[in-house]
Amino acid sequence: MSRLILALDVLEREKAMEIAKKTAPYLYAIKVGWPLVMNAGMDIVREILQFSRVICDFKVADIPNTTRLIVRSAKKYGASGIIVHSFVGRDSVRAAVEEAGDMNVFVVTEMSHPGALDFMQENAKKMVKIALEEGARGIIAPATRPERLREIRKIAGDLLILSPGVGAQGGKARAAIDAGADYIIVGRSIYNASEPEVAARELASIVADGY
Ligand code: NUP
Repeated sequence: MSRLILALDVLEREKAMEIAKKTAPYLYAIKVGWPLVMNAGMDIVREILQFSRVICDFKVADIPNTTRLIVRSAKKYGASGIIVHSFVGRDSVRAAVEEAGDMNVFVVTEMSHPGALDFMQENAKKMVKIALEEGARGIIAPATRPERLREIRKIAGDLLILSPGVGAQGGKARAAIDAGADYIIVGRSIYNASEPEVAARELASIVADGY
């Protein structure tokens, strides 16, 4: 099973489908977010399902009721996972997990970009705790800071760690896995490559067990 998740942040449906088809053999999942969904519509989720499982990166950050409505809608389209924020508080994460049922909920902790140092880093461990206690399937933690990944791994129990920030943001694929990530999330280094399937295959082999 691949440890690579593609962040499919392209804006055209045709391009998205072409890349999804070519790269899917090397992926664990395809992550879609606002850039693609706002341009191609939510039906793109169902379309991508013919090639790969889909994780909706909607970074839900709302009151419990609205969170439930968003999670229910993503589920309706067949997503196997949804990414939610936890800085909004425990009750919203709980609502997401309850509504998700057998769909996986992944909770953002410390983000991968420099701005995460402004507020998120100092609260990251609390966010991990909320994810654990509320029964999330996993968390998002930064490949750009393997030392932080390592610390987060220590307290994350059996939560899966999905780690963005490899490539364009400066993180290294193998370093993230060695620091405790279960999956890496990669966008630009794959979809902007001249041959996305080659980039995906190489990254998948770098993060494979026994590399
Ligand atoms: O902390 C996070 N950092 C991050 O980059 C949480 C995320 N969900 N992401 C997403 O991962 C980001 O929105 C993008 O879809 C992907 C990384 O893309 P790239 O930097 O590899 O192009």
